[in-house]
Amino acid sequence: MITGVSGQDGAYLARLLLQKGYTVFGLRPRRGSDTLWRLRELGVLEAMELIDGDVTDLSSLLRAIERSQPDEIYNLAAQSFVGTSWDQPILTGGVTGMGAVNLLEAVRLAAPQARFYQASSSEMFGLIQASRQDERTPFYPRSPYGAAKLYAHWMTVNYRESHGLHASSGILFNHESPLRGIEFVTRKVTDAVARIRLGLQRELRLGNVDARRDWGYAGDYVEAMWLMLQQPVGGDFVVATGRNASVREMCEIAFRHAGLTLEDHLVIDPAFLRPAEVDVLLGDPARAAAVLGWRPVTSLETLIGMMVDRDLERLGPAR
Ligand code: F7E
Repeated sequence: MITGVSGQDGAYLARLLLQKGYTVFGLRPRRGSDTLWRLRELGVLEAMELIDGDVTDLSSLLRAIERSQPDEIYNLAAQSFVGTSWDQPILTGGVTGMGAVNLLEAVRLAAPQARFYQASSSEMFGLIQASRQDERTPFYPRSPYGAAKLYAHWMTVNYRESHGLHASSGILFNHESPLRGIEFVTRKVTDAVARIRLGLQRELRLGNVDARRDWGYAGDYVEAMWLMLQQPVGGDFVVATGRNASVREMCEIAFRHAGLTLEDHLVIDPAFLRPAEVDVLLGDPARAAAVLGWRPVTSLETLIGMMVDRDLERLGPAR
């Protein structure tokens, strides 16, 4: 059972589990407009079952567990856009923080044998306390989103230690794909590059282009989620590439891929600056390599190239 199944990671994880022969149930909250496009794009929508429910509603979680009788539960539901978390801190706390606790309670009450995965985040490191962040690095969240994720992370640890749940927390660094939402910086950039290439747009307006992120490919990262639940006991794992780049460098890769020059189009717009920034993140995935045998396979260049190509396809043939 996957919560947040209509998001980027939910779609890739559903595909991975279906390929492995799982029966997959996805929790579907009844909010917003069409959120199922990713499941359609990966061709997995018909192969899985959606259950109406929401991580903010404990009774719906209990019913979803009763319906799906899950062996494995992946909590990917979140208000996951960091920028929005300053405007909607209470909603972010409710969905991203308390939502995880609702699900842990539902697991404890109705499926204590099930294995549980919590989607934790490198945003919890925030104002970094070590130059490379691993499972022992102290946390210092810098956004309402990071603080909510940190609560959910510690509650996952607590349910493992208090109630003996097989609960794991994947501390995932930024991971992207052609299915990334347009509000996140990589996809904003690759969509803009495609539009500029096709003559549909001239400018790309960004905030802090000096921020550095450790970017990987979501398709690689869902493998790590699954591997965590195949271990004899639950644990915490950093999932990252071990390489970072600035937003500007990532943009340069995207523009170069389309035969364009960043300087001709980039406009710095203070509207996209955040009240508090996470300047640099760099993960150390040594534990995931040693214990899970997991390694990232997709380079930033390959990833960004794939995203630009898909956005060009979406927007039409090159003129
Ligand atoms: O920003 C800078 C921005 O929104 C990356 C989420 O998946 O990863 C993600 O969080 C950087 C930041 O991702 C724009 O200030 C500059 O420094 O793509 P992002 P994020 O905030 O790192 C973590 C691991 C999560 O868990 C989150 O759920 O890019 N930046 N100019 C910009 N960012 C955006 N979005 N838009 C800009 O115009």
